[in-house]
Amino acid sequence: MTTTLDQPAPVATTASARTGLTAAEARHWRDHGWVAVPDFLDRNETALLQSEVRALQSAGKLRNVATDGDGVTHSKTVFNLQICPVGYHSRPIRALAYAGKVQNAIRDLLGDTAVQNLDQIFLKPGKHGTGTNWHSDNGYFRSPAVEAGTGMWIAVNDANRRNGTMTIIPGSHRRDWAHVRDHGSDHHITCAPSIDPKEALPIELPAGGALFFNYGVVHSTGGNTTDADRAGLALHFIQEAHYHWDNADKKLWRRLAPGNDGGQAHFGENLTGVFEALAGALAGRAGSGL
Ligand SMILES: O=C(O)CCC(=O)C(=O)O
Repeated sequence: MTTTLDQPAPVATTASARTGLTAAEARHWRDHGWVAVPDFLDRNETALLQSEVRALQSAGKLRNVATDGDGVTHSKTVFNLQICPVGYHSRPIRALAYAGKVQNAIRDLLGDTAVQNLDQIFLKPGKHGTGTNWHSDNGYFRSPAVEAGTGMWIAVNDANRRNGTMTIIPGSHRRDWAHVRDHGSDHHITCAPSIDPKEALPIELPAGGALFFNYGVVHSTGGNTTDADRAGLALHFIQEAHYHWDNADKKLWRRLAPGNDGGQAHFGENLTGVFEALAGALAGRAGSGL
């Protein structure tokens, strides 16, 4: 298994034109259930996430959820490496939800009562990475209103058809999908038996690009046939009134409402502005030649 992660070198600037979503992007999400934003994170923010994923991987924090078809026996040949939830293990990743551009984007899509309910990394190692089967996030989260929630999937590395980028079924959030247990993983569910592959739309994104998709949008990722690893970071948000996931998981819930505590109560630190500062520090190191 290769562990190479293609990462852009940090550049000596923190200037990012992005402060959130454009009105047209937010409208696309509302009208179609999803929107792809290729330049959501800047180069330094992307490099910061890449270095975090690499550190988590080196520390052995990701585990293989792929199985040999019985839903139990972990595969020794194909890998779908995950860490969920991930924020507890990485300061930059837990700070991402409190970055100005993320807060603005989520408020645009979900309004002022959004909470973050989960975060997760999916890493497909080069040549050995296997896909995540068709599902909607609402198959897990079970919100009565699929538009009340959104995933924000960030391409940590360039994501394309060859390395198993996100593929969606446009319009799928307007239909009901029965999910069954996916025996290619140790815990996933899937609606693959109901999918017509002709409806699939691959979303190719450069590293730092983001796909926002409501909880009803059915999606999957393919295997990684390239030499380089492909990681994705997914953050999940939902309007507070529609948060009905198992109460045992309520401890994961962080409010993002205006005036929020930046995660202070949850993480013991106000993370407002921390993601930008860490990305800026990376840029400073690049500028000083260190
Ligand atoms: O990145 C991946 O491989 C899978 C992502 C996914 O299924 C999700 O974010 O729900």
